[in-house]
Amino acid sequence: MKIKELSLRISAARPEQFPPEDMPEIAFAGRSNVGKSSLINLMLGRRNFARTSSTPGKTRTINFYEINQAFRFADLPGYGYAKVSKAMRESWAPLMETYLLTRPNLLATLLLVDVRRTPQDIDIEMARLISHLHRHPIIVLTKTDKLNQSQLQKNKRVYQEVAELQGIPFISTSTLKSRGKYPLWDAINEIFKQEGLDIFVERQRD
Ligand SMILES: Nc1nc2c(ncn2[C@@H]2O[C@H](COP(=O)(O)OP(=O)(O)OP(=O)(O)O)[C@@H](O)[C@H]2O)c(=O)[nH]1
Ligand SMILES: [Mg+2]
Repeated sequence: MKIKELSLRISAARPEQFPPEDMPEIAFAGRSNVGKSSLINLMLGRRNFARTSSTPGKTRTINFYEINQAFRFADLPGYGYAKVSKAMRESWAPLMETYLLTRPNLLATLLLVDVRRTPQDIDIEMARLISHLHRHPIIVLTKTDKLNQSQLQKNKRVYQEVAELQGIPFISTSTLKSRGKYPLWDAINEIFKQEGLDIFVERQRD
């Protein structure tokens, strides 16, 4: 299928507002400001569909984007932003926890990490959580354009070790340079196939 119909199904501030569990969902999780919304835009070929922001910690809701009435992307609130850490934990933790721990139609979880940072405890914790809970976790390195080749290779190796330790595949991306879009779609299409779902997203021109 080509991506034809795209809509924000709902911005859910409470679990009661989650849409019906009637189609598979792919979640985008990661620290605040890591590039979740930007990656969604890259993948969908839309510049400003998912709202991005240079102010960390803006998204407090789970935004459900529905694609061709066949599957959804769930843009999760960012975690671990130090300045608002406690208040934020209180606001997003129950929402995220409910979603990640109980959503029956959650097919795959993409855990985004900024390639410039060494893996933080909270990321390793999340990697462990999603690899135990979910059948299809993927680690996504973001902002690869911000490092030179040698730094990039070095940091990639570190993340490769973390990913391998948890048995999770990993994919490098840059929304600035449009990198990683197709490897990610390939991985997602493969998951649809493995799960016997009749969904295949074709490459679209940007
Ligand atoms: N250079 C570069 N900047 C990026 C990339 N991806 C995202 N950004 C920038 O990083 C900032 C945060 O991006 P968002 O997509 O809003 O991040 P988010 O994870 O959705 O943030 P929250 O919703 O606050 O959790 C924005 O200023 C983006 O332009 C990338 O690959 N390269
Ligand atoms: Mg966001």
